[in-house]
Amino acid sequence: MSGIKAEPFDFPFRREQAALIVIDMQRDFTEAGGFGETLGNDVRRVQTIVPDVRRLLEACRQAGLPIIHTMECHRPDLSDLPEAKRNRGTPRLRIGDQGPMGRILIAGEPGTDILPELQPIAGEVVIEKPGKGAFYATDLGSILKEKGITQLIFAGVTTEVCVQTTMREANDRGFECLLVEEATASYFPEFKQATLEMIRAQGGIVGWTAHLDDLMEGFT
Ligand code: TIU
Repeated sequence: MSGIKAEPFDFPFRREQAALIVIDMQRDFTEAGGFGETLGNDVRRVQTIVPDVRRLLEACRQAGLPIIHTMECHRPDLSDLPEAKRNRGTPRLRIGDQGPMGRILIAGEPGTDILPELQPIAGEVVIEKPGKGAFYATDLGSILKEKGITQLIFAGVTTEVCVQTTMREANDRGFECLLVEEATASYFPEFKQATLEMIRAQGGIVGWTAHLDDLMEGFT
């Protein structure tokens, strides 16, 4: 075990039991015309992390960590889309509607895909999830158990929605969770900051936060 500089204290990194989970780095959340923008958000706010997510991904690949990518998406027949989710709010386009990058948040559509720079490579796990949390209605729990994973390093978007929801799900399931500050973003910078603080408050009530350079130093 080696300690990685983190908050609220060093993260007890165990390389053999750790995996990287990259949450929802999809065109729908980062590009014009996608789901994020139809909700009224400025997607440029979350595009800025792509180079750092890429650095993290490459470092974890080099360190031999299992990599998991998640995608928030629904079946083309919408059978896994609760009415309450489809009807929420007043977006310009709803989930399943035809947009400039195909049907919004539907599996297999161009806009739903992971960004080209962050595409999974052979052997990496891709989890399609209908909820904000990656454990709900997916095989993630059994996949991690089968791989002997007890620690999760988190990246992705958005910090306070799908990243935090999945982190809380994982924390309750007994995983030690670490969120990489430079590799996560929100449409609301103040929500990102608040999430980082609430995760590491109270002695790490949800988990740890760390800077990318400190994490990468811990891999060497
Ligand atoms: N709207 C928003 O901030 N996020 C989502 O809907 N999904 C994810 O965070 N992936």
